[in-house]
Amino acid sequence: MIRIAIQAKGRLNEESCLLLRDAGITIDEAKRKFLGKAADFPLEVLYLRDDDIPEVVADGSADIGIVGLNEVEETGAGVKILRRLGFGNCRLSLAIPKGEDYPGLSYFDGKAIATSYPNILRKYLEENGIKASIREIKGSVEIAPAAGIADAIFDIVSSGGTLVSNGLKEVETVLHSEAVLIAGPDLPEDKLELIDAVLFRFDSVTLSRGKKYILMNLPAKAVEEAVKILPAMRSPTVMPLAAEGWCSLHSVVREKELWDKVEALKKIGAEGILVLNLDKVIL
Ligand code: PRT
Ligand code: ZN
Repeated sequence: MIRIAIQAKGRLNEESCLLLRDAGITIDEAKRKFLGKAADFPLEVLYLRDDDIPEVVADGSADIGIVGLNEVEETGAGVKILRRLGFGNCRLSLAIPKGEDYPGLSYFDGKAIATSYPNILRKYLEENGIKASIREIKGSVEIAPAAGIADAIFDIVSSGGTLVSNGLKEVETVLHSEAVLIAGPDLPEDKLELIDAVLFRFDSVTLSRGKKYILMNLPAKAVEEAVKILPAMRSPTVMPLAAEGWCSLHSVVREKELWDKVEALKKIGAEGILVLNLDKVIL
């Protein structure tokens, strides 16, 4: 049995639950309490506040966890990062009132900066030789400059909308963050085996994200061109059709590139193009 800590409520909860579900690990939502048990995998889920996840994994109360890289860095907990998971993307940035000139990092010398991430900020300022005072605030950091509590802020930015609506501008990005899968430092062999099985499933789910399965009929003489358009994982699958001079070509394509590829394929004679959702990719 292994135990995974995930965020109980908040921005990472839904995607964390979805990742488990897509990996074939079903937790009964109705029975979801502080601790839940999977019906079909030897795994327990511990639902916590995100701030607590790195420490709980480091001290062995949970074996693995899903949490923002920002929290791992801030707590400095002794955990291993097993995977970047591709959701919860954001950045930790320094921002100042939008009317201010910004000459570079020296701007912050002698200034007060409000943040909920004092450790990451302290390290960054030290590394860059900047002497600023850090005001630790737990929430609504973005209002600190207007409220006269600080000159600048160091906070999470995603779309940038919060900064704009508070009259601030982002001037330095210190950390690019996303949800990561973390593991404790000393895990016994039987748990490591189960963690490997979870990793294998997570990888097949994350690899399939943002990709589509595409198949089409193609004149046989256009196959060479089509292979250049669709490199696929190894190379596309080509199968002869009953109609002479035609074949069926199957491949996997990034969703972002889908329409460009479809247009290029139509130009070389592709017909009857089908685009399907991809559930798992196992390499
Ligand atoms: O209750 P608990 O302690 O578990 O949750 P929390 O309130 O501390 O965290 P939560 O749920 O807000 O965020 C969890 C994690 O999501 C963070 O640690 C980040 O890793 C990640 N994440 C991704 C974000 C954002 N995007 C984000 N936009 N966390 C916070 N924000 C906030 C930010 O603080 C700012 O106030 O959203 C605002 C900025 O958003 P934009 O889009 O206006 O720039
Ligand atoms: Zn939190």
